[in-house]
Parts: sequence; structure tokens; C-alpha cells
Amino acid sequence: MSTVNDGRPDKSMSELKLEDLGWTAYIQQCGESADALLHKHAESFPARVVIAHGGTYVVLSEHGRERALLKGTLKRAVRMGSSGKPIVGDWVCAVSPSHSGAVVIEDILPRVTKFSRSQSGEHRSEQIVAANIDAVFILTSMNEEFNLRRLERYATQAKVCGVPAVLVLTKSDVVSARNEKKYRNEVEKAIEGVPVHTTSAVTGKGIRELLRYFDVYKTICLLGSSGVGKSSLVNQMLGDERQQVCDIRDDGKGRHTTSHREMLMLPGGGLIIDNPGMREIQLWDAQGEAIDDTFDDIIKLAKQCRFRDCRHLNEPDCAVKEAIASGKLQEERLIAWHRLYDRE
Ligand SMILES: Nc1nc2c(ncn2[C@@H]2O[C@H](COP(=O)(O)OP(=O)(O)OP(=O)(O)O)[C@@H](O)[C@H]2O)c(=O)[nH]1
Ligand SMILES: [Mg+2]
Ligand SMILES: [Zn+2]
Repeated sequence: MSTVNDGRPDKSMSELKLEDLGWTAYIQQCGESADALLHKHAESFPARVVIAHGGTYVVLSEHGRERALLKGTLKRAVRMGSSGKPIVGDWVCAVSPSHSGAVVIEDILPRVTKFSRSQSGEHRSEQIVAANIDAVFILTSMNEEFNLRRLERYATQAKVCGVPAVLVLTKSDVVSARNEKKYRNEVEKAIEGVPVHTTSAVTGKGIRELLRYFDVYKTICLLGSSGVGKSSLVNQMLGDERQQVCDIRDDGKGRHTTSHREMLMLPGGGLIIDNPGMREIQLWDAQGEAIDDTFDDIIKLAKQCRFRDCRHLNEPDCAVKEAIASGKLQEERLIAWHRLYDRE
């Protein structure tokens, strides 16, 4: 397991500009509220959180890469389980310390976007995965791990969070061209209006195309189960074996190699967030239009069901069931729909 690089000064970072960290795009969206907070704290400067892991914080700013500590009041908020703790991607208001080595995080600047999911456990609560991101890459590998329903969940959650998604089908080197096409078609059919790419970290296929997204989106967060190849993709983009990759022969099962979330700067510009694989994505704030959009086909059919509140189970004159019987709709679509709604 890799340990947290706790932010010893990095010479290559000494020329860092706020612009490289996405400040301009952020401040355009955020406006005066961020400036006001910065002015409130004397001598403070903006910094961006790249690691927030078990009480260890690392930030990037014009001063480079530094370890950071929380101010007392923030620490208390964190202890009380408040959502007020800094997360990866956050812009914070930082001040340089007088003697100890670390900078102090005084405040968290407003988040313009966030990707959340529902935390598993007895009580559902929001878990914010990353803040101030401009897009997400949702990864799945083209092997036995491939799971359309999970992709749908991620895509739906991205929509709920108002963040554009790009679907990435990885490990194209392990499938035939014909099967690759099959996977791609299946995804394009199920999830409309979201770009789909196929990539390989072995041959380098598709990496350049993905890098182009950073021309538009400054900060992109990687999502997907353990073992789909998130860190391998990051290494390809960095042109460096920076992120640890599980090097045991791939058997389609994940092994949870990446231990903590981290935001990394790409040499050609842009920031990418590598995540430890998630077991399950559960929707947060799942009511609303985003889900309906993903299930356009069912929504449209449901308007013709006899009962307005038809659940498409055993009701008479159910247009959805009829469409399945006549082959117009795949039964898997309805199963996915039920999985999503029955959970709520
Ligand atoms: N054949 C092939 N193997 C790949 C590819 N990308 C990743 N792998 C292998 O898949 C395994 C998992 O890759 P990782 O990059 O560690 O996956 P991850 O998504 O970061 O996993 P976690 O950190 O556990 O979430 C490793 O054995 C990689 O070598 C690829 O494009 N082709
Ligand atoms: Mg990883
Ligand atoms: Zn019905």
C-alpha cells in the first residue's frame, strides 16, 4: 500500500500559478463570496486540497505543495461529523504558519460543484467524493467486471450532481475488435447523450482523446470499481508510473490498490483525481429529473399505461410490459428501473 506523500516541498512545484490549479475557472463561477472570505482572514491565500486522508491534508498553492493543518474551529466541526471538512478539490483559505512546517486551513471556500454519493450503513448520509470538479470519467473494464447497471448509476449520479460525464471502457487490449464494438454499442444504447471512449493502458489507445477533455474541463474526477484501471490511466496520462497499480495478473476482480484519493497535475495542464475503487454507487438525492432522463424509454411508455401510478409489475394494460412482450423494450431495462426505484 502506498503511503501519503505528506507534502515535503517539491522543487518542480515552485513555479506554480493559481491558474494551473483551476483558480480562474473557479472564481468565475464562484464570484465574490470566495474573495470576501479570503479578505476576512488577514494574510491568507487560496490553496487547493490535493489530499484529505485520515487527518492528513496536502494543499497546492503558489507556494508549492505543502502539508496543511485544520484551524481549531474546523477541527471541531470535523469531529462532530459535519460536512464542513475539506475534501479533495476544495479551494481553501490558507495562512502560512509562524514556526511549524505546515500551513493552516482557515476556511473552506464555497463549492461550485461536488460529486456525492450515499454513504452505506444504517443511516444514509451524503458522502462527498470530490469538490469543484468540471467532469467525471466513469470507467468500467471490458471483461467480466463490465456492468451496465453500475454505469447507469454513476451516470445518473453525475446528472444529479450537475457534472458532465464521459464513459470510458478500459482494457481494450483484452477483447477482440468485434466484442469491443458490442460493449460500446450496448453502452451507447443504454446511456444516451454521454460520450463513450475505449482505451487501453497497455497499448495507449484512446488516451490522447481523453486528454483533450482537459482543454474544456480543468478538473476531472475518475470513478469506477476497484481494478478497472483508474490508476493505470492516470499513469498513462502523466507519462509516469506515479500511481501504484496492482501488478498481479488481472482476473477481473479488484484488489483495492489505491488507498486514498488524490488530485494530480497533468504535464499538459489540467487536474485529475484518482480514487480508490468504490464497491457500490448508491444514489444520493435520487428523486428528480436526472433519473427520469436516464430512463427516457420507460418514462415515455409509462404514459400509456392504464394507471398513472403503474409500477409495471402486474397491473393490467401496462404499456411497459406490453413493449417487453412484443420485443420493443429489453426486459433488462425494466429490471434496472425496478432496482433503482425499489431501493428508495
Ligand atoms: N490488459 C490490461 N490491463 C490493465 C489495463 N489497465 C489496467 N490494467 C490492469 O488492471 C489491474 C488494476 O489496475 P489499476 O490501475 O490498479 O486499477 P484501479 O482502478 O486503480 O484499482 P483501485 O486502485 O483498486 O481502485 C492491474 O493489474 C493493471 O495492470 C489495460 O488497459 N489493459
Ligand atoms: Mg488505483
Ligand atoms: Zn405500466
